[in-house]
Amino acid sequence: NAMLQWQRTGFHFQPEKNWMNDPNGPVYYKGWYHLFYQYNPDGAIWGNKIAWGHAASRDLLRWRHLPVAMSPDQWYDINGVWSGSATVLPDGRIVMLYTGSTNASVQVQCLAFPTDPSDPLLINWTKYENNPVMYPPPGVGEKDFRDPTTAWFDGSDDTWRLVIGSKDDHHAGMVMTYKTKDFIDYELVPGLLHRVPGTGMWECIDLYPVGGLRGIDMTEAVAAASNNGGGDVLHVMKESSDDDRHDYYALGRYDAAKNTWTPLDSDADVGIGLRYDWGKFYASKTFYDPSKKRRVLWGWVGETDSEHADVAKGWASLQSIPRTVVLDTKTGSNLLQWPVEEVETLRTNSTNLGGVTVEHGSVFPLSLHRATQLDIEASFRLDPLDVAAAKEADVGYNCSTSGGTTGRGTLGPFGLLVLADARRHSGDMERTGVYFYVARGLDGGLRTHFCHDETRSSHANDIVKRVNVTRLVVHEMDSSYNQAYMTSL
Ligand code: DQQ
Repeated sequence: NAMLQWQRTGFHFQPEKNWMNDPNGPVYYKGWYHLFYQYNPDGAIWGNKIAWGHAASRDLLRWRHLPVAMSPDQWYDINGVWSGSATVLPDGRIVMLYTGSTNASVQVQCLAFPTDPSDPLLINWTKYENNPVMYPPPGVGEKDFRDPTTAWFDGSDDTWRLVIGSKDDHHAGMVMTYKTKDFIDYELVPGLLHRVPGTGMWECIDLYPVGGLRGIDMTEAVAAASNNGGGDVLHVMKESSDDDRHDYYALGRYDAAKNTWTPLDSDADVGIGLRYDWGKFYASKTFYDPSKKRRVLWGWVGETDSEHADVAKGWASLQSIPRTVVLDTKTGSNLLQWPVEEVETLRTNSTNLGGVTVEHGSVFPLSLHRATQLDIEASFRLDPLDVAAAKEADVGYNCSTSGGTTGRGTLGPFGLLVLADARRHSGDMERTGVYFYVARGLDGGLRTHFCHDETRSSHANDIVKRVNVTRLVVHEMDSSYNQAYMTSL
C-alpha cells in the first residue's frame, strides 16, 4: 500500500533488510565493536536457514553493515547457524562457539575462527574442520541443547569453562557447565550449575559478575574469588524462557569449585523473579567491553507487527540500544541498566521545560524543536498533599488491569505520551503512554509502578497492544516524595 510509510529506526540497530533475531557473539576487537545476529538473508520471517549477519561500529551507535559472517552450509549447521558467543583469548585471538542445527535437526555446538585475525573488521570466518565439538549429552533432548556462552578461564585446573542451557523431562530449566583446554575437546562438569522446576527450556544463558560501577570480566572475577574470596562480587544468571519469551535474571553466588550457582533469594530465582525488561526484549546477551571497562547488554526487540506487515515492510525486528549494566548497590538485590554513554553524543540541541505543574487529569503539550528523534529525561515530584491523601485505595494496583493511561488515582497515572500523532488532536490520536502510578502498599509504604500503555499506540488492527508493567525500584528521597528519572529514545 503506497499510503503506508514504514518507519525505520534512527539509532536502534537493524539490518538493511530482512529478518533478524538474537544478538550473537558481541565482542570488542582492534577498536571495533562487532555485533553478529540471527539473520534470514531470504526474507522478513524466521526460517530454517538462519545465518549470522554481521555489523561493526566504533561507538555502538553508527554501524557498518558487513557481509554475512556464517551461512548454514555444512551438515552440522544446514538447518541454521544458531546463537553463540565470542571468547577473547589472552593473546587476543577470538574463538566463536555457536549452535548448529544439523541435517537431522540435532542441536550441536560448533567452533569458528576469524580467517584473517589482522582484519579489524573480521569479515571472513572459518568453521573448524572437525565440527561439531559438542553433542547433546546422555539424557538431554537433541533439540534442547543450545546457545553456548562466552568462556572464562579457571586457573584451578587451567581450563576454559562455559555453560549451555537446556530443560529436563520434568520441564525444569537447567544449565550445564563444560570445560576445555583447547576449545576442541570438552568435558561435561558433573552436576548441574543450576535448575529451576517448571520454567521450561532455557535459551541464551548469560552468566557474569557484577560489583561496583565498573564492569568485570568473568575470568577476572574467578581469579579474584580463588585469591581472596571475590569480595562483594555477585553473579548474574540470565535465561531466556522459551515458555513465555521473556528474559529473566537473578543475582547469586557462583562457586567454581563446587560448580554451583546459588540465588541470593530463592523466591526470586531465575525464571520466576526479576526481568531485564517488561516490554519486548528477548535472547539478550552481555559482553565485557575492555576499552571502557563496562558490561554492555544487547537484546532482540521483536516488534508487534504481524507477519503480513513484516513481509510488506521487507524487514522485521531491531536490537535494543546497548545498555550498561551495573549492580544496584543501594538495594543489592537488582540490576540497573542505562543506555551506553555514547548515546549522549547524539543530542544536538536541547529544550529545558523545567517547573511544569501537571494538574490532575490534564495533558500538557510540550512544544519542541522539530525533530525525528527525541531523548527525554524527565524528573517528577509529587505534591506532598497528594502523597498524604493517598490512602489504601490503590492497594493492588496493576498496570495491566487498572485502566492504563486513562485510569485515575491520587498519585497517578503521570508520565509522557510519546509517539503521539500531532496531526490528530482528537480522541483517537495515536499515542503510547509511558507513565508512573504510585500506590500505597499493604504495609503503608509507597510502591511505584512503571507502565506503558500500547492500547492506543496504533490505528493498525493486526498488532498486539498491551499495557505492560515494569516492577521499578524507586529510591525514595524522603518520605514525602518519590523521584525517578527515565530516558527514552
Ligand atoms: N534463537 C536461536 C536459538 C535460540 C533462539 C535460533 C532464541 O539458538 O535458542 O534462531 O531466540
